[in-house]
Amino acid sequence: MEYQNLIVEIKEKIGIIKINRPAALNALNMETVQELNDAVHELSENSEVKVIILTGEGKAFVAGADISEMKDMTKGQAMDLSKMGQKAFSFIESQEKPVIAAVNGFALGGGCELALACDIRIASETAKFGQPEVNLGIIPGFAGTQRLSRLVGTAKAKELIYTGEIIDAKTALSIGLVNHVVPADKFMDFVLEMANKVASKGPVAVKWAKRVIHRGGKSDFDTGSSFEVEGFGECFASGEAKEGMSAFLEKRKPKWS
Ligand code: CO8
Repeated sequence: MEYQNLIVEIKEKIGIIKINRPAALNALNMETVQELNDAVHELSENSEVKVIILTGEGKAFVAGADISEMKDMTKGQAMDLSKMGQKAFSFIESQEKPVIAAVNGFALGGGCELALACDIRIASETAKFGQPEVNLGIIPGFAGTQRLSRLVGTAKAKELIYTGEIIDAKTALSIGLVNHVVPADKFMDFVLEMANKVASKGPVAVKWAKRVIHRGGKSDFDTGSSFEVEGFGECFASGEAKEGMSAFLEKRKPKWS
């Protein structure tokens, strides 16, 4: 598929989506949100792709929703955009392939919310995070109020959202907002190494792990645990468990079908 605001490439088992509006610091206009949704659908449906990486061109990951497009919106238009973005981000979170946010620079507002919808966040040491919407007289609209609170706790989420403070990558690491901070010159190598590591594991097991963690996150402990029972059984039903354990016992690498 052709995209105006994205560069999409497939490197062996890894699908890479790069948001490419560097003149606007990769701000998410409606067209880019739609394209992002289409690109994630495309890679999610491609059986060659095992892991998806989201990143940004230039000095930003994404500096937020496009302020120039939002400025004159009516209440109804703002609600429609919020719903459209939430639906696209929910798909990133719920579709079966793991998504790594490679946060190369500014991840502000909708950009931070996009990173939050991914499974794993890896930050370059130059990255900056924040929910500065209150500076503009608005609140996060792509479910950042919900995901940030769940990830870092309500106290830290409230502080970030009420003050609009921008934090550096090390601070983001210290509050659990990112998994790793990596020097800029080693950044993409580190991200690709992790993506390839995940891609080398049993695909059915990884798919069920993501599904169970995602569904469990929206449920109570017992319901989540019952999803785990189902996923555990499905690994055996697929034949992948037999291959993985046979390979271990025969001291060879597993061959995933
Ligand atoms: N939207 C549109 N354009 C932007 C945005 C943005 N979010 N961010 C930067 N740009 C543009 C600038 O206007 C500038 O354009 P131009 O060169 O034409 O003047 C260009 O990108 C470069 O930006 P700067 O010159 O400002 O670059 P600096 O390095 O000086 O500053 C900053 C970088 C600090 C990132 C600064 O650009 C900034 O503060 N940007 C805005 C950050 C922000 O407030 N983001 C939150 C936006 S609101 C949001 O995301 C809500 C999400 C939910 C929406 C739900 C739908 C209703």
